Amino acid sequence: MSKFDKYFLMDVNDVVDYVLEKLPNIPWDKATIKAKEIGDGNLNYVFKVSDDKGNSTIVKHAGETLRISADMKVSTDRNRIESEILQIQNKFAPGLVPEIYMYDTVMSACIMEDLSDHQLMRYALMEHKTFPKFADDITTYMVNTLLQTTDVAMEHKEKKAKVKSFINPELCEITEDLVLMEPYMDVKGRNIVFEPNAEFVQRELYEDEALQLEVAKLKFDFMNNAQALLHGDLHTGSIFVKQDSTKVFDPEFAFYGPIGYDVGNVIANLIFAWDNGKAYGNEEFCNWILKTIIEVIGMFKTKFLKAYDEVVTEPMAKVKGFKEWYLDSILADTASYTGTELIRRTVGMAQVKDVTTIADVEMRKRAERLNIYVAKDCIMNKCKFKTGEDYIEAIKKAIEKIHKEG
Ligand code: SR1
Ligand code: MG
Repeated sequence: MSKFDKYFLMDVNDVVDYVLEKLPNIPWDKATIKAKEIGDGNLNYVFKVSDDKGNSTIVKHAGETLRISADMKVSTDRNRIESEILQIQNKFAPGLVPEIYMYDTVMSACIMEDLSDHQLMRYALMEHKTFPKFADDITTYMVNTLLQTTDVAMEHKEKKAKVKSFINPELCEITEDLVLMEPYMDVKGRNIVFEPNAEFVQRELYEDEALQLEVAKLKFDFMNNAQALLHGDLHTGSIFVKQDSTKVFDPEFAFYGPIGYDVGNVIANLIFAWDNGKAYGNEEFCNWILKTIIEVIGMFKTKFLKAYDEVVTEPMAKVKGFKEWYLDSILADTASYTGTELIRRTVGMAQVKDVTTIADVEMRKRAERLNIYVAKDCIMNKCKFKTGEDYIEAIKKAIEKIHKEG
């Protein structure tokens, strides 16, 4: 009998006992082993367990209610999905995801590699640090994990079995509501609108029926286009970085969906970092972000086209012109979902510190307006966004518009 035979929400002391029981092969120093809760996400508890002899590990533990709101209940099965996808991704993108030591369905906990020598990318970007390998690493991660899980590369019955095993209805519902509905019609009263932008949001989002129609189409694309096994929440809080390393973690929103959702999340979150750099006058950092956006789109396209020829198995996907059509549709989706992420993090329930910590009211007001203008351009003109430069152009156009409005 073990106290971990039945699920309960663990605290720091339980987590120490848990690690001692589950990882007995590590020579833990029982006199100094301790756990600290280091989680910063909206859903789970993350503990770092370490001792004074240099042993350490991370325990990610799912509660029955979400950290962001006790009213929101989500099945603890999300940790199973996360562990399984991390193992798949470790095969396709080795070195770019943390190593999983153990997953436990009873306690809904997952024990993984400690990445304390890395920094959470959102916080590193808020310190205006730059990462020369990021564009290369993230595009390798995306091309390898996404393309390899599509019908282009996989035997179709095997792919359908994966679609089934990664059905993630509760987490998808969060995205369907928080990303693809509530920012446009505050039906659940959960939006958080920065007061100086209240009228702007009313006009630009709540009263823009043409925009709402495009987002309605996107919502149904998100729910029905089982294109590839996505990370599903690929923002800079799901990425650890150091100068020579990138590790993508936290894929609990994983499901089979449109590839552009992952790529668009990366682009939008780079724009949030740019907002912060701009508000604090760091031009050099902002230029690195713009260069990185150009590189991410450029490298994604180049690597995707190259990998496609290497992994394609489906004869119809080898028909002349199909590869280019397929990539074009992913790029249009990327623009659309860049837009939806920009908007939902600006007015929705789950916001980003890059923007909310901008202390100067006028600067924050402008940053938010820029996000919304760029987003609308991306959504309404999705087919025009084919290169990273097109995003830079959209940012410039939004700056001019805001400047003219005074
Ligand atoms: C209720 S969860 C809010 C957000 O946090 C997660 O990281 C996802 O982005 C989700 O939309
Ligand atoms: Mg998360």
